[in-house]
Amino acid sequence: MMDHTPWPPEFADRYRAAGYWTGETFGAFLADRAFRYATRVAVVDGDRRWTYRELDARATRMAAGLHALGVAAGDRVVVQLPNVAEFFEVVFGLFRLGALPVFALPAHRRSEIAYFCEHTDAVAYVIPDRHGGFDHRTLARDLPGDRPVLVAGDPGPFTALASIPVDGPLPAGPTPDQVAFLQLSGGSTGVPKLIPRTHDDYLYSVRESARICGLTTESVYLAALPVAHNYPLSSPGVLGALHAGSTVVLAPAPTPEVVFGLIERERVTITGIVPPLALLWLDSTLRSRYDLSSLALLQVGGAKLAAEVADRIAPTLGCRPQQVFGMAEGLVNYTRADDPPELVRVSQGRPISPADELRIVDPSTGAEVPDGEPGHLLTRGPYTIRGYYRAEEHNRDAFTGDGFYRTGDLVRRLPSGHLVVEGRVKDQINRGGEKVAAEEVENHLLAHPAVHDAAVVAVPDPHLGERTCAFVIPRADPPTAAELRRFLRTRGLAAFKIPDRVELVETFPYTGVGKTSRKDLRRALAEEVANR
Ligand code: J2J
Repeated sequence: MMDHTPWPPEFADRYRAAGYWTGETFGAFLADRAFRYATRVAVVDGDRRWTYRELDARATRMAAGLHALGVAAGDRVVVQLPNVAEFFEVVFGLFRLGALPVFALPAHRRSEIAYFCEHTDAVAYVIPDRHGGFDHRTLARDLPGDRPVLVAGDPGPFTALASIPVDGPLPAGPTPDQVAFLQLSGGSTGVPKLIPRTHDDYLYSVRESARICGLTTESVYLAALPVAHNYPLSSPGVLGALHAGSTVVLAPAPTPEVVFGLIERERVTITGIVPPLALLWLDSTLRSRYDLSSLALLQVGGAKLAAEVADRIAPTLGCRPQQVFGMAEGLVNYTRADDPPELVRVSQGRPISPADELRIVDPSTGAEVPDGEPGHLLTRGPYTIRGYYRAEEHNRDAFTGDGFYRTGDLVRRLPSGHLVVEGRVKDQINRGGEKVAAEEVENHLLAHPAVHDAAVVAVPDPHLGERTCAFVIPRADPPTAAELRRFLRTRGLAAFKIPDRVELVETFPYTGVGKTSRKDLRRALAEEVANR
């Protein structure tokens, strides 16, 4: 069995011939930028400022050190680093070796990390010492298996990242058609799915994203969201910025006090955030105390931006808004600089590539809907995967026979080709851009001895757009909501997946077995709670 599903050769040939896949690798592009922009600043993390030359040299030495530790081409390494400079040193070091970073989010806990390590047979795990009040070394200590743990900062019983880099020989690097890393899907199934992205396909989206967003060597990109997430990583994100020779500024948190200070100090020109943060920034009174005049473009994506909020961005923050509708599986849509303002207000943009194929179909029949009508978005193209990593069975549902990815999103296409996101057919809650798979949380709840059945659904929320609500049918001795939440935390579930609300009920509207009826049940409960 193949770990990943490559594009059929005729598609790969076409994407190369059209110049979408250029044969560039991550390792090669960084080396080239180090040559061209040697003394320009690549990464700013607090008081640390790494030039392109320094970043490149660090990545090379990290690659040699990791190689000496036994990390080989094709090996997987779970990387759970927050917005720190070491992220780039490690990730580009792994890229150089042809080893695959598995991008975990800082919020992930034992349950998710253990799964990533096990499912990918990871040979190492990279963490910060502490982040956001959490000691990641305690999590590492609790993991099954005995793979090396590499720590940015105080290593405790583990290995310090700083002790790894060496000047040593490197094996031949990867070829551009190889998988460069595994990205995480938002997920709608019991366990998160991993997304294999190749150098060729990802660099196409990164390069075009940088162009569409107008990045140049003069641009300064602020990473406000955690850099491992696909959006701040690649749309155009930190990789787009490095590809364009811009400067990346790392924000340790996306709060107004941190971010506004950095925008002023580093003369940030572009950043990307989720809708709840846009609201927070717009409403913050701190705004007037900082000089935000350098900020030219504010991207908002990950969840739907209300037109009323979009309207406030230019007058309040003095910059142009851009909507971004993307997914770690591939397809990314942007509103463009020359789009009429109305499209930037109400649409989530149009695809990056002329080769992005979109089908908008009736969710029940699969037939294409008339243009302008909402339907389920299916897509295929030069940077959209053909299959998840090691997920043969799931892939049969998630992709059509002819290779279109079923996004789970309901969209409507405007005459201009722009898309409006109208809803969802997947069992996922979009909690202000953070994705929660209903089934994953339900499975954890079902592990509680006093839980007979559980269904997790979205409830509308004025700040986050949606929050999670767990309906629980208890057994004889009902647990309290607090107890269930505590239970989920002790099972090592990321905090954003812990239900915001727990409702104990005697029965569900109707219970059935099998997938479709669970879907219907979740839909019925979501409607019930929304109509209260
Ligand atoms: C409504 N829903 C949106 C939007 C994503 C750029 C930007 C975002 C992501 C991302 C990304 C939305 N309006 N503007 O990877 O490169 C929902 C859809 C989509 C899912 C993907 C990027 N932007 N969404 O959010 O993999 O439901 O990627 O299918 O985390 O987020 O989630 P994710």
